[in-house]
Amino acid sequence: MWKQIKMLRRHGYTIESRHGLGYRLTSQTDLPVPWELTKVLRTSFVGKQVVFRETTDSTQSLAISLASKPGSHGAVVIAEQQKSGRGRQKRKWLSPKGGVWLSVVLKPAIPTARITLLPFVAALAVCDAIRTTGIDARLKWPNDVMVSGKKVAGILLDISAEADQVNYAVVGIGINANVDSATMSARFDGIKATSISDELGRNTNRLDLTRSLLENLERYYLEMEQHGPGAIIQKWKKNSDMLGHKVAVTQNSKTIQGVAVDVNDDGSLLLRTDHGDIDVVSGDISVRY
Ligand code: BT5
Repeated sequence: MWKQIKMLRRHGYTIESRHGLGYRLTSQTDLPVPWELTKVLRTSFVGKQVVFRETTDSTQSLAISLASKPGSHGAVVIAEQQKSGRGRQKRKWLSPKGGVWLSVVLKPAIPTARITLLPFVAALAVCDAIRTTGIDARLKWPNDVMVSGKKVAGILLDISAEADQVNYAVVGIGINANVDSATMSARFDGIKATSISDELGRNTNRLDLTRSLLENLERYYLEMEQHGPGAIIQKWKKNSDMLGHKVAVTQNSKTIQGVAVDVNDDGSLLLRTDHGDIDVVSGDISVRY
């Protein structure tokens, strides 16, 4: 019994113990543990299988190992903290306790060329989920979710594909939910990060946030599968405030300046430079408002 109580407390439940009276559950957990999440999640395939770890190296690695198994379409791997969270291009992603760190396995029935749309689908879902907390989240090309110019969430895509078919895609999503962004910025020189709790001045419920995220992810994913890229990119653009602004795009160590004019249906950014228009397919952006 004591072992079970300890396990529940570790998973965020508050349980009082009174000598001679026994135990009393005084508050529920806000952690997206599988047995709570599957109870509230209204999806048809995303999150039908949920794997939860208190600590792992990276949910992305765990999800990739799941992806080769049959029936893993929609499987979600969640961790309370990650020891080696990954960003794009082998960058580090800080993942202390308090955040929402998860990866989703998808086996999309779309042409390989369209796989670049998945981060846009995920970014829209993150944006909607964060807005349920009352915060005005905005999208920044290619895969950042921002609040007041600071990064609140990031998205990572790993794929296994052949010329004409996608074997699997793993979408990694990291949301700074209840984490202290000042500590994070101190650890990572120069990052402009924020968190939902810092913006709200109080903690947010991670179970509600995760539920909204996964429900929206499934909705936008199905929309992309059924209607193609146009509608997704249109919605993405509506939720971004960077178009029309001067930006600097950094690719490896090269920087190109220009005005961000549009996002094309394949997800590339149309940049107007002094030397003409170019389509940028990858890179990091800083926006000058
Ligand atoms: C991303 O990379 O933004 C993708 C982040 C994906 C994280 C999720 S968490 C679940 C899953 N499992 C993983 O291991 N990863 C995924 P990128 O655009 O390359 O941004 C990385 C850069 O953001 C770093 O170089 C830092 O400057 C900054 N950064 C690191 N941790 C951050 C954080 N928690 N919040 C905001 N910025 C951060």
